[in-house]
Amino acid sequence: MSPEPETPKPPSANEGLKAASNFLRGSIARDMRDNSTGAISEDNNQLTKFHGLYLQDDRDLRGERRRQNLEKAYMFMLRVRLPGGRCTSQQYLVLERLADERGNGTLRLTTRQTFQLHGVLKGNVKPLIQGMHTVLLDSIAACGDVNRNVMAPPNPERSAVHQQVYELARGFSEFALPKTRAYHEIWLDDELAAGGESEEEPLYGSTYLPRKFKTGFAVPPSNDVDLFSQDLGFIAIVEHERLAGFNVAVGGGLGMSHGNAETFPRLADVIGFIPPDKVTDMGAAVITAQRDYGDRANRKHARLKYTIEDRGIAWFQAEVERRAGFRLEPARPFQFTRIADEYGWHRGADGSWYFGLFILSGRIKDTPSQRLKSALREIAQVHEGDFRLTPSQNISISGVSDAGKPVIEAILSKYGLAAQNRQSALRLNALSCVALPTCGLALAESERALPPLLEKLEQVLDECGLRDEVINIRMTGCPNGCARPYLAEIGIVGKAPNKYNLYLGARYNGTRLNRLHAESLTPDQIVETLAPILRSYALERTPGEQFGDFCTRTVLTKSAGAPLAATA
Ligand code: SRM
Ligand code: SF4
Repeated sequence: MSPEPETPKPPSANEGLKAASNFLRGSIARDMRDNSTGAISEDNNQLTKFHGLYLQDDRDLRGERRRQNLEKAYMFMLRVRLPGGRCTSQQYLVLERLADERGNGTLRLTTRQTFQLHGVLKGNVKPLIQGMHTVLLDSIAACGDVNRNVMAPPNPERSAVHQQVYELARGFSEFALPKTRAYHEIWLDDELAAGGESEEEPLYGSTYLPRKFKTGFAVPPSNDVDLFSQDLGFIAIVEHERLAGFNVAVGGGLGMSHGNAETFPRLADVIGFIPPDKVTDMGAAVITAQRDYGDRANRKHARLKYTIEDRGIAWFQAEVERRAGFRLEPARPFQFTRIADEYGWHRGADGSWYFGLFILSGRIKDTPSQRLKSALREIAQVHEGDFRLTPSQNISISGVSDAGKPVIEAILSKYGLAAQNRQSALRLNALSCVALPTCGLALAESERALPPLLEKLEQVLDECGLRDEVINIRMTGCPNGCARPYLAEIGIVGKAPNKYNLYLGARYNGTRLNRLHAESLTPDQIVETLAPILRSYALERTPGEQFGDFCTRTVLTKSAGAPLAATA
């Protein structure tokens, strides 16, 4: 493996765009003022991502709009930046109101611990961002070729170490923010820096990173943030109840394209140990190494995982150590045993309570059968602590006092949510991405297809006596992997309308990828394929054997599916 780049290929169009954008300004402001269309130009669409905004259209309406000769039903999705998923009650209430006034009335909790607002019409974008600003929320770098929302275990009150790790994650998020004033100028009407003073991006440079970059912090034994899927992961090493430091993991990533073997999910490699005060130096070294060596010609090959695959992990580690100015120590022992959220009431080390509430696919809305949005609003109106968004699209009502606990309990009961956490273990361990109708990349349904699929699988589980058996299932509408399906014991990945690939055999703690088991199945065929495997699992598993391990031992040895990239 050579550390030197091969013959340079021409940079992708996005590189020229970033370079010419004057630090992410482009002509976004002008496009947003243009009332003749609900859209913005494709160039500006690439740039608004760095501001946390995506141009989308309602795909359910495409056919009808085409028939009527109308432009697509354009609208924006806004993703909030929320390091470690922390949000105060006041911030929650403002976001919820803004979702009603400026969006489609729902809030969507994401797999990276933040909120998305969908259905925001062009004229509503600026008031939305200004409304968020009143409670000190922003969407800077929630998307784009930069370090994205930094993940950390929710509920820092669990221990002093959790709190310390949360603070470090938050600090790293601030450190890695783009320094351009473009966001403030365009959305918050700050004075134009264009008047004279020059800007610079000390960490990123004027073309930012070759591609998105994701950082997560985990505190074993919980791997709730899916550490090995991150470009950069910090695994807390706790010794004598104190934070000794972190094992550093690099090069995780899940996105792939069907039929393109050069794209694949990859688990991060653990390269060594650092003390806590070296987090920023290490992060800067990894980010700048990827900035300088990542592929800027081919965006499908531009994530850190490919830089490492191409050049080798030993080369990458040496490069990072050279930049950081210190050597990593040997990695220290750690063990991940679980990945799911903690549901129900728990008492933190600081004496406060927190309540983990399951929310299917993270969608907060009122339906005729469940008024989840009203319930959370009422809780936020009286709750003195904060909310913590989890990496599994759930919410934790956090920092509850002894006196506040019965009040929250009464609201949960009033809205029928007390039983929310007593559903099948499969459902409580289910994730799905958004997909249709908003995601422009969806090949199949996901969020809307998950509930009926779960119902059918639950019938099978009931027949086998497996209702309370923890099995994780993750569904996406395309192979990009937004619900991290390749780390699920049952992974379901959209291929075409109503057709999915079925992956089996990941390890429950997020340390082994699954493998392709069957292709192009309808949801009913998925149930038919899984039913006999679940029945055998009920009868033939060894003591304590989890479903992913069972599939690897039995089913996958017979299946034709090719192994996917690395396993841990
Ligand atoms: Fe994602 C693109 C939604 C987590 C890999 N993702 C998208 C877009 C923005 C579609 C687009 O580019 O037009 C989706 C918007 C849909 C919509 O209508 O809201 C989208 N991704 C999501 C969310 C909301 C899924 C969810 O249901 O929770 C998650 C938001 C996270 C956040 O708050 O920042 C989300 N996306 C992920 C994850 C999981 C993670 O980060 O832990 C992954 C896999 C990990 C990884 O990055 O390798 C992921 N999203 C992608 C990719 C493939 C990237 C790649 O390297 O190939 C794309 C497409 C792309 O970047 O070209 C993508
Ligand atoms: Fe869209 Fe695909 Fe991500 Fe689902 S996995 S949200 S369909 S990009």
